[in-house]
Amino acid sequence: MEYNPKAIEKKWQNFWEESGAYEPKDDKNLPKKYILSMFPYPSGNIHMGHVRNYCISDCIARKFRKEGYNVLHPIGWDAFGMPAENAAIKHKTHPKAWTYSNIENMKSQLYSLGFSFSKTRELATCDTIYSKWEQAFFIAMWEKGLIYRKKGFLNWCPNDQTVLANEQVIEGKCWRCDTPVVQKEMYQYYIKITDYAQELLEDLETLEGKWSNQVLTMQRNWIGKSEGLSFSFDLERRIGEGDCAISTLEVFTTRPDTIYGVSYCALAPEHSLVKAIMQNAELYGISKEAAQQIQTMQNTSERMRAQQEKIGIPLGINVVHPLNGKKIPLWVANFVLMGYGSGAVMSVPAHDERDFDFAKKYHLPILPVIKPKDSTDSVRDNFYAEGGVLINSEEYNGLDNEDAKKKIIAFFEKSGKGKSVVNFKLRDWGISRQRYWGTPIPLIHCEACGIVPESLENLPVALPEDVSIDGEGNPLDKHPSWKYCICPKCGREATRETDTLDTFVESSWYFLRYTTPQNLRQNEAISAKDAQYWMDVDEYIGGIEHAILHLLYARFFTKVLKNLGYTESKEPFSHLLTQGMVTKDGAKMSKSKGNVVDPEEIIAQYGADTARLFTLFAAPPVRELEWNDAAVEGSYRFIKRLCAKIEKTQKMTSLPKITAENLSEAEKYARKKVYETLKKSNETFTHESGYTFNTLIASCMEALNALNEQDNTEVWSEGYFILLNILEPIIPHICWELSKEYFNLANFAPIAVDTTALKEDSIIMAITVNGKRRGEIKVAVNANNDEILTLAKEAVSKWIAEATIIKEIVVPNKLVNFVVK
Ligand code: ANZ
Ligand code: ZN
Repeated sequence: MEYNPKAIEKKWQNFWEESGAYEPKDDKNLPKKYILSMFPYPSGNIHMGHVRNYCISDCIARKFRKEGYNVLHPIGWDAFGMPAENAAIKHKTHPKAWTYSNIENMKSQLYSLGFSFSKTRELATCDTIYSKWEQAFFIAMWEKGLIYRKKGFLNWCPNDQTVLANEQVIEGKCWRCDTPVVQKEMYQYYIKITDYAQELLEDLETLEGKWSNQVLTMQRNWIGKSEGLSFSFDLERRIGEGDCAISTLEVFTTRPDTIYGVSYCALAPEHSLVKAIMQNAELYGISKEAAQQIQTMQNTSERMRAQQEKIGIPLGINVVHPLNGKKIPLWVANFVLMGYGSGAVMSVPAHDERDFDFAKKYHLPILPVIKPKDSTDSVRDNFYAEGGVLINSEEYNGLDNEDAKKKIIAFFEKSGKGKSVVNFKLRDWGISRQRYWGTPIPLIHCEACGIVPESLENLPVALPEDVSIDGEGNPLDKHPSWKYCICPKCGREATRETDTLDTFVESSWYFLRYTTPQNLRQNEAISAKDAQYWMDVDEYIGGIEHAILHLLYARFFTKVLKNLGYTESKEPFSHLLTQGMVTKDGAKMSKSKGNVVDPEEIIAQYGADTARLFTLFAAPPVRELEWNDAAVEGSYRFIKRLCAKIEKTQKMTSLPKITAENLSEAEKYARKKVYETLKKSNETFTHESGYTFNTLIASCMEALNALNEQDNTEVWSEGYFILLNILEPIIPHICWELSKEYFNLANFAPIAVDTTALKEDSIIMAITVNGKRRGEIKVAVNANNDEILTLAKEAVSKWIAEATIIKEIVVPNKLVNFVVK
């Protein structure tokens, strides 16, 4: 048969769609598999990263479907976000039109690859029905106190009068007008993810072995639990007057054992003490220049500061050491985070790298207070961050530092000057954005009632369509009428909140929404019964770039929605498969590098099956996939070879019964290869095996070669059908096409491995003479000793011809040894 992908692929795609082959069944007694790939952002066109992602999930979904599982393999669109607004600014399109037309285009691209997505579970997060339920969650969380409003710092362009996202700040300047960006304090909405910090940390244990260690570690570090001491230094004199006067400085340390080594304290630029001092800067001897520097620090976001060189400025005032009464100078430093601990640090240069570098730079004292256990000396001219024995620490000298930690914490707790605390790095999640293309926050500001949620029957709060998006200000805020409304509580005139939600909110629950069938979606956010059946996701496939935020937010939302009664799931993704990057010429495929391969071109040239085969053959899913034109050609040739001898096939309605005894070596070998591959196929589709499709495909290729090397029609037909069955999840179109002609075997039902075909019927034995290896023989498994010895003597004849054999030893299945003289 000629291989003509164009003619057959569309045909089968239509057939699959029309027959609803890939819709999940509404029978909750069936065993289920929920196979999910991270949903795409509708940027315009699919790229090879998408192709890889969905090839992997599709392959897994198809395999489980064949095995009789009820499979949910959905697709949807993460459709809100900045690029749509940027496109609106640049090309004068409407974000909505832009987004939905991209979705249509990408959808047809995806379906041209033959992916077995459920069509009826599709969603776009910008659909108003999706917003409706997200707003309902928002209100439930607001009413529970899980969402609150607080002032926070945002990037602000003073020229465009607009808030900027981090990506829009380029080297501290506005992406549009180059004006230096400042930090502006504005009201924002936050979700109390910190309430769940401990649970989010603990439950990672249940994912051990199911998520990669790398991702688990990234999650743990991001949550960042640390235990330590919080205590206050007294200031040498008060700052400010009356009620506002400040007389102490609180710090958080994980190393109270190093307290005698403090040589300065460092404050975040936004710290209230810094602000108080700056009001009277001259009094503290702070020069105009230094004041200017402090202000620059304050105008730089923490994110930016973290990347800068460490800098500090002395504040002209001391605190008093709580244990030895020494004066310790205060500094403001760019590396101290206002949002962590108390925004102030006791700095111990002898035992902390950052403090050490800072002390070196500014010639501050370095006081060692811990020495390594097995050394008499302390470490000099470097920092020593490890454990050891206390020195230079008065009554604590000689103590092991872990003991000293406990004793020092106990001392502070007893004296009431400090307490042991647990801190998390995790911050509350800022969810408000001053942009148009997002889910509107369903809150109303009323002069009489304060902030009131929109009433549920008025949901969704939909975006107005007639907006001007020009990069200046918040389009919703500028809209002439949209924000004016009636207070749901008192009926007076009020205004809507004009902020929209971070798009990470939408991606935090879409996998729960997928479980809800289309006919229930108007009336329910998440159908509890369906969610209970489908959750947890059995395999979640996506890029490592989502290892932290998306996965953390999705885990968090699942826990919240569980508490709200929507799902019984504790952890949404029971297994996680992080796929490797797609590269070309050694670099990640990207527009800026100009090394992008367009999937559409590959499909046009070779067909979808070749694109799929190459993608899964070139590397195991977790590894990097390097683009290789020759390997694409190779994949195409393999499919052609698969078609080439189809005419040899016998039409059949069930597998032929083949008895091995009458077969030739080549026939037996072919069957062995085929069944080995079948066995491998069953082993490949497990999380633990890493879904190494590449080796499975290699094995299929070997098996096809072996089948081609023999002439038995039955062996060929059996093997051929089995190979089509194995390859169906990988190259479905051609497999359906080929099997339709010749086999009437329903839907590639699972085939049992014929273990007799796997058996070796001959083995290799080594022949040694006086213990030295001199040759080998191939003998039948059931050969007797006489036959073995005859063959063995022939094989080593030149070594024994002149000698006398004293002893003949046969070690079954292994070797024959001749002792000769
Ligand atoms: C003294 C000290 C000595 C510290 C030493 C470390 C090593 P983790 O473990 O990440 O929780 N720190 C406290 N608050 C900070 C803030 N707002 N911004 C930046 N750094 C801050 O880190 C806790 C340690 O980070 C604390 O322990 C403190 O420095 C610093 F040999 O105190 B340590
Ligand atoms: Zn009101």
